[in-house]
Amino acid sequence: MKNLVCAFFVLFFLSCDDGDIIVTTFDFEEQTLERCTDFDFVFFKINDDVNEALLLQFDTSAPFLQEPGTYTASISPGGTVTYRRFDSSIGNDYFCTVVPPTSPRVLEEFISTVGTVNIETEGDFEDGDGIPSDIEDTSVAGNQDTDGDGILDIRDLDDDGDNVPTINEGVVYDAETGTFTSLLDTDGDGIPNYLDTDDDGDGIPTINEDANADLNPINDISDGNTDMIPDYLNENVRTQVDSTLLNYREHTYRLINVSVRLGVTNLEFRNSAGEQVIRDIRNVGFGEYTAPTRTITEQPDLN
Ligand SMILES: [Ca+2]
Ligand SMILES: [Ca+2]
Ligand SMILES: [Ca+2]
Ligand SMILES: [Ca+2]
Repeated sequence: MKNLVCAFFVLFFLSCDDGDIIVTTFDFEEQTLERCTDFDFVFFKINDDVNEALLLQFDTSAPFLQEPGTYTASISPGGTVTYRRFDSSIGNDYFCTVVPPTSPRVLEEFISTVGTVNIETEGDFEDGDGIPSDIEDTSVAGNQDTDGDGILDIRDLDDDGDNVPTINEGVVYDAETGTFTSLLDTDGDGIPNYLDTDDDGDGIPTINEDANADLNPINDISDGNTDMIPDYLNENVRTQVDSTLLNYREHTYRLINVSVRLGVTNLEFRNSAGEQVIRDIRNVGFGEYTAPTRTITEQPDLN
């Protein structure tokens, strides 16, 4: 077929050469990119005005929904980019069911089983320790890990790795004034408790002052003092746990404000008969997916 209409894919282009098969115009620039949460990884856009949909389906081990960064993944094997035109509008769950609905009917379909998915993920970490990320890590590289447990300070709810969460170590940051209004330093050694691995300065690391070995030094009061001062803040008590029982507590942090930008290059579309190739639709920008907040749990490395 000749002299056909050029398709328009979001921000990308295509040209018409004689002999190419060209689909009707389709434009998903205004449509929201959505994801089927129960499948790895199915993204789609639906244009209800013209009963068209664009589907991206692929698989990857890249942690792009939980780790900001730039990634690439392959459509093949097993993945597809699919354009469909229907005889009536489809619901948002159309692509998210195990057995696709038989209605509405598919009038036209173009599929590519090859291509490269280009992914850019942005987001912010929140460890719930009361200190904003830009204050927690002042290193040039942005990869400060004070306790060396493999979890960066901006994600680490226990920055000094003593099993007392930072938020429980007497640190209070006032975001309005940009200053610390409290920096508890029990032993007066100049290191605030949240960065001090021996808070009472008695020579026994705080993590060891855990008499009942439940990985929580806060609830150990070996001398039974009525002021409820735990061993790790009491320089007169040096009861410590058998070191073979020591470990870190599991850590949880959140990735918030997550956006995932997706584009696919090197596509080769075919129609449902498999005979005709649309050579010039090579690149498709899927736009930005706003992902829900993600809660991540990690076991820190005990060093
Ligand atoms: Ca850490
Ligand atoms: Ca932290
Ligand atoms: Ca401490
Ligand atoms: Ca002590």
